[in-house]
Amino acid sequence: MSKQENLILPKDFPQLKNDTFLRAARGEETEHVPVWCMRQAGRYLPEFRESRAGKDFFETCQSPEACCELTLQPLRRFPFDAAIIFSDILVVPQAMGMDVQMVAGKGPTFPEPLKEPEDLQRLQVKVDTDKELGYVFRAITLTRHKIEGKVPLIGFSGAPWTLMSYMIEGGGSNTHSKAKRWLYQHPEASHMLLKMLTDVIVEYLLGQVAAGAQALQVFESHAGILGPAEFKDFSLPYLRDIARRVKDKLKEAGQDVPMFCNKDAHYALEELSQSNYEVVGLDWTIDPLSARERTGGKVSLQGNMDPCALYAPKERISDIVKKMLEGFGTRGYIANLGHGVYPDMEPENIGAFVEAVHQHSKQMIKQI
Ligand code: 1CP
Repeated sequence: MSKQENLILPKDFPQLKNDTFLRAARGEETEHVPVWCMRQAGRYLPEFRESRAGKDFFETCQSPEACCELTLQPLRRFPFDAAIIFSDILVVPQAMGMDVQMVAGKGPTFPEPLKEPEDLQRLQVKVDTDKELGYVFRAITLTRHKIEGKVPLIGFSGAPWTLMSYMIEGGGSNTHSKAKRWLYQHPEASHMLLKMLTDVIVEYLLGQVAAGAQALQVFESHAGILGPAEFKDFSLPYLRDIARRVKDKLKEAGQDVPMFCNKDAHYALEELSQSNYEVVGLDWTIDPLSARERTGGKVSLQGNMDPCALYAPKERISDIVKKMLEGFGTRGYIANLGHGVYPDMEPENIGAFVEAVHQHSKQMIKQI
């Protein structure tokens, strides 16, 4: 089957019952503000720890059944308005031929990171995403069926600069100095790598939509380490290119899927609000009101509670949520954390967060 045919094949998915998240992404009216959490499937849930116990992280990612189960777990506990497929952004460098392992206590690790531009020759330029990442597509299709139309299913990818920085750093980093060295010493090779990643990401995101993803999130998690000029040169053009190419291809197939861009580079808010993404995700270091003013109604916003606020007592969580809702307003807004849930957080407090968003926003919308 060609990719084009694959894109338009109906799959008889159950009808969507709660489309609040999709409507908010498009800036339409809703009865409540939708809410979901980054890393809502994660180690803070005892059932997640049990399912994952003794199993390799990337082997888990390669099992559609395991990914489906882990995606559904948080939905059984909390009335989230969306689910994100369980996977990881680092499956893309793997598909391009790099070895990535999840090391306990250390996080993702590349035993042989890219050191010099010659190392680009080690990468597979033309990636057959159906072959290399078909397991993610199968996980999405299975989960979309098993979710029974309760809420939309989000697909995702890391953005080119964020993936490039992992491929050169070999894992997490505070300074990203190895990856940033490339930007200053090897700008041409950097652009070559970013372009290679962009091409794979476009195919990967289209494959996810064909498999059943109802929204797409592009995580530029390491944008904040770049200054405005480097962001404009090495991140923004690729983010824009991804959204434009994905949307053009979807349009040809008569599809329209909202796209989200998540980043932590405030200086780029104006530009990102005019980059073909319907939603921009924010971290907690920006004031909701000023984010609204600077994006001028051009995009919906997602975020941005400090995840550490989940350590507060429930009443305080409720107050923080209320203020956040007042800052963002209830239209064109999707409540979330500014970063993922941490493993030592109380599941009950995540429940309190979700409830507070629903309760306060319903009241606010009634009063409009
Ligand atoms: O064994 C484990 O449980 C390890 C923890 C974990 C989990 C639950 C990792 C390792 N990845 C994931 C799943 C994951 N990763 C999801 C799906 C689950 C959900 O959100 O409900 C998603 C969307 C991601 C995306 C991801 N992975 C990002 C982008 C979002 C963000 O956090 O900025 C990034 C940067 C990663 C890399 C990664 N994977 C895992 C870790 C610990 C990290 C960060 C490493 C570092 O930079 O230090």
